Amino acid sequence: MELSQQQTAKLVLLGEMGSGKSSLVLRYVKGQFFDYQASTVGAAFLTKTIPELSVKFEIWDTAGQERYHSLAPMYYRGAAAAIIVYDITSTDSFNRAKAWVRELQRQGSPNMIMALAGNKADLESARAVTVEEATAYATENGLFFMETSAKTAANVNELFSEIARKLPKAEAPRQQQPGIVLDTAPQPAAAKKSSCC
Ligand SMILES: Nc1nc2c(ncn2[C@@H]2O[C@H](COP(=O)(O)OP(=O)(O)O)[C@@H](O)[C@H]2O)c(=O)[nH]1
Ligand SMILES: [Mg+2]
Repeated sequence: MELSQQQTAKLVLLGEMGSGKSSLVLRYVKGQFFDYQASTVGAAFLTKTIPELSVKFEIWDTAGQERYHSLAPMYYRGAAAAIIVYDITSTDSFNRAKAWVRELQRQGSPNMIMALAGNKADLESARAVTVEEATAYATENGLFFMETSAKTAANVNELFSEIARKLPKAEAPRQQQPGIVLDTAPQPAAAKKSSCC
C-alpha cells in the first residue's frame, strides 16, 4: 500500500484509573502485559499502523485521575475515535465510563467513533457489570462495544481493528489534493528563512 494513501487517525483512551487503559495500549502496540503496570502521569502517546487497513493510529493514553479531568478536552479534541474503558469487576468504573460518554456526546466532535471496552474480561468470577447491561447501554448510545482482556489479549486487536474499519474513508487519493494546509495565516516575509537551520 502506498504510504500516501495511509490514513492517520487520532485515538484517545478514557476511563477510570485502574480500568486498564495503559495495559490495553501496551498489549495492542507491543504485545506485552504487566501485572503491575506503572500509573500513567499526564498522557502517553504511541503509534501503531495497521497496513492491511492503511490506518496509522496516534494513540493517546490518558491518566484518568480526576485531578487531570479539566485537561481531558485537550486529549480528546480532534480525535477521530475514543475508547472508553471500564473494568468489568467495578460498577464504579462503569459509571465513570458513562460519564465520559456523556461528556464526549456534549463536547466531542460529532463524527467521533466511540467504543466502549469492558476490560479485565478474564476476571469472570469477580464480574460486577453484566454483558447484557453494557450491551444495552452501548446500543442506546450508539457505541461499539466489546469485552476485552489486556491480560489474555482477548479481543484487543479486534477492538482496534474494528475502530479502524469504522473510520470514515479518505475521500480522494492524496495525489489529487493540494496537501494539508496547517496554517492559513499569512506568512511573515521570508526574512527569517535563512537565519535558521
Ligand atoms: N486481570 C487483568 N488485569 C488487568 C487487565 N488490564 C489491566 N489489568 C491490571 O489492572 C491494573 C491497572 O492497569 P492500567 O493499565 O495501569 O490501568 P489504567 O490506569 O487505566 O491505565 C494493573 O495492575 C494491570 O496489570 C486485564 O485485562 N485483566
Ligand atoms: Mg494508565
